[in-house]
Amino acid sequence: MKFTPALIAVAAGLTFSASAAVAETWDMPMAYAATNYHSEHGVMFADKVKEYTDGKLEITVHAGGSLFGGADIKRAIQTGQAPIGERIMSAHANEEPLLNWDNQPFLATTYEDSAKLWEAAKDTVNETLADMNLLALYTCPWPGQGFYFKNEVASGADVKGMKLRSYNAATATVIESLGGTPVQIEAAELTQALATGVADGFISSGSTGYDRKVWEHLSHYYKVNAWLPRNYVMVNKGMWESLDSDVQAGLQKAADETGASCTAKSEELANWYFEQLEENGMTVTDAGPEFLAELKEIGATMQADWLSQVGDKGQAILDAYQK
Ligand code: PCA
Repeated sequence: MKFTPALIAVAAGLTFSASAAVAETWDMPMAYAATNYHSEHGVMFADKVKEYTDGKLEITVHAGGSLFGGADIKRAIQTGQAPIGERIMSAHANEEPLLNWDNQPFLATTYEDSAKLWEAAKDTVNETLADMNLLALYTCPWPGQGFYFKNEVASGADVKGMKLRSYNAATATVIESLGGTPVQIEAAELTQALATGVADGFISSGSTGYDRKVWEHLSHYYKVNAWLPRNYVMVNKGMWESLDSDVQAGLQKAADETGASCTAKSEELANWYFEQLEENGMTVTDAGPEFLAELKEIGATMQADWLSQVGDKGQAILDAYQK
């Protein structure tokens, strides 16, 4: 028999309030590799939550899509199967196009601009998430997005007919616009997809190529820095509201500190990842002028399409960002 605080209290004949005596434990599914800085920050967050809530709330992190696969994490949290979890926010843009705010090519390509854009988008994004029964506790950017290939690519013509792995609607659109075929695959399954020829390449940061050791299958990385998409730690809104206000405050303090630390880490690692790709034999270069010009054109179309989908709310984000 396990002697939980509750049993010990009963055995001692004490009267107590269950919520005060027994720590609540939350499972936190996360989508990406356990060794990735996003997941390491999830663990840091859990430690901070325990400390700042005086042990009233304990979070157990399950990284790498091990508890729920990346594609299932949001639904698990919305439905209360898990109270809290993490995933790339823009993967949910097929349901709520507004959540494509951070996947507009060439809109915000530096960490400074990414922070500015989040500041401009935050309130609207939070309203959108609330409608989905979710609340964002913190967000953290991936480094800039570029292209992984098996061979040299000078322009879109070289991409035609390729099967490229996508991770959300925006990446699928870029791939289709280049004449390729998008294949939606979780980061956790990427190595397998490349090994079996399901995908010939993909769009991502240096981070995911490093995590998945893609140099075993691919040879070229083109730095485009097209956008810096964000992961977010989301909590079921109802479960958040059921927490005592001091526990909420502890969670929020842990989240604020972790989000800031994770963002700084992302920036610190961005070039290190490129060095690791090179050390493992990949050619890492800037995208050539022709390819870049084509991507900019695709980006302009995507932004116009996004604005026509989301209307004034999207325009207000852009206006606040560009002010
Ligand atoms: N890595 C994640 C999303 C963006 C990134 O840099 C992935 O490729 O799934």
